[in-house]
Amino acid sequence: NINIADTLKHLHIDGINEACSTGSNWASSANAEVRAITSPVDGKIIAQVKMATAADYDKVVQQAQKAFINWRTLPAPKRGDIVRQIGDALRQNKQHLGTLVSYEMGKSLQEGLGEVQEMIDICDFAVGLSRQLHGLTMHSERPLHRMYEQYHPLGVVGIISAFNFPVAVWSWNAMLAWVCGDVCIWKPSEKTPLTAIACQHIAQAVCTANGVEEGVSCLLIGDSKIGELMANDSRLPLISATGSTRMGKAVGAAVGARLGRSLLELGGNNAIIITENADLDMALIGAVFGAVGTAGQRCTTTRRLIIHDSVYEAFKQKLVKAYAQIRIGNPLDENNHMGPLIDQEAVNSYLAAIDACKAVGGNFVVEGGRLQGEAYASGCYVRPCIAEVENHYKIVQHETFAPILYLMRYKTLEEAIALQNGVPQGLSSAIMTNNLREAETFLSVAGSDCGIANVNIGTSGAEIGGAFGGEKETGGGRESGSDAWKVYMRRQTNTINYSTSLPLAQGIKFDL
Ligand code: UN1
Repeated sequence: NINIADTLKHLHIDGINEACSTGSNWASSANAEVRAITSPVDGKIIAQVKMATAADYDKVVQQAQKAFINWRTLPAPKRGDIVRQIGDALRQNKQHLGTLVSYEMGKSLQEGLGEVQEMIDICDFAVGLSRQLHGLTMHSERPLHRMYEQYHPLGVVGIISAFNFPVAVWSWNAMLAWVCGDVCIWKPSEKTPLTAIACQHIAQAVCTANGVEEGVSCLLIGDSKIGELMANDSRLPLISATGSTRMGKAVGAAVGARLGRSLLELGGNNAIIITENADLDMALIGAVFGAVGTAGQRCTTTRRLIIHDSVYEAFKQKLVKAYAQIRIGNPLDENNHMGPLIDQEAVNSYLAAIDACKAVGGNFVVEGGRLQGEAYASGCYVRPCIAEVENHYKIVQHETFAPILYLMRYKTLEEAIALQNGVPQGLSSAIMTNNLREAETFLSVAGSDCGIANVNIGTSGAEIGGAFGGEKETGGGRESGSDAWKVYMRRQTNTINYSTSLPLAQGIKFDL
């Protein structure tokens, strides 16, 4: 009984929405292209958005630069207090925002609400952090000298986010950037701009109530053309980009060419190793949620299971049985486990991956395919499927953003770890075992090469308190918890001489 019209109204989504916001001001160029945003849930148009032009982009950057001048001087704990209030506003809007995430993106309502919870959690984290942006002090080699380091705000941070976590990824970046004293320009995926517009309204209500200047929170609705402008713009010292490896390589190269800083959060090809010492019931929950949650569209989705020979057949049977229980349908209906893919293009990539897998000898133990019928009229619903494969298949080496799970078997742990690491990506990994030696080997220097390595937990569903990100083609960036905040600040080393002479370091004599 979810009333979408009510949710849209509550979240200030209009019939036609402007392309740019610097806070309270919303505007678009007179010649702006207008695009309809369609829900993958039922294929209906939710609302329309205008697309930002290069001229719009420039105005927004100028306003953000202006806002930075004052925002950076507000004490960090005061900035933290504003983030605390944004967290409260998100708590109040959780049901509506979670619903719109589910309707615009297609993930289950549970997961939509979970995503908003991640936003609330990072707000809480950032509030505490606002009193802990500390550097170290060092002992100078010179008498009556003091050395220390401090972290200063960086400037205008560009945030490029993907459709699959349309709101949480922004908040991981923006909440940290704000307490660090930066201002933000957010370009959400052009597939999910409405949830972004809703977030901008929620944050802005708090900013307005606190007299925060126009330009601290900016939003630009646009496609890769705007992303390209951001990547090439030296007025943006940091670009944080989440999305495909292809996009990340382009952004990383452009930002690198101007020696800017980038934080890249790209593709994963995550595996769970299931050893002969695993609790198979626990492994089943981790594997199935990891593979079919968000319809296989998380960067942390479980794409590969590397299973010990001795438990391979038994676990395969368990999986096949579990897949038969999965209810696919309207994600707003809490009885369903899995909603649609984001759009028809995603369905086509999924179908093409299945064909490619079959062509090289992949053996499907659970068949895939597009679902037909009235409940699936958007054309975006697919069956989650499972194939027995070999790790070296080109399609297995590639991240297909869909619920296709690959099975492979192993005999020794060394072999399993080599398979796990034997892909270009390095985001998340897991081992299911009750054996201490196996677990510690997996976590050791000779173990997983990923940014995330878990024991007796699946590959997806990381908490915000840890640094989130991965190695190799995943891009190397870390966002969210731990000390990920440091990338949003510039570090300065200060040496202060309070003596009456000027001794040089390294014992150099320079007498005049
Ligand atoms: C993503 O898919 O881009 O660990 C982020 C997880 C979530 C975040 C995923 N906390 O699955």
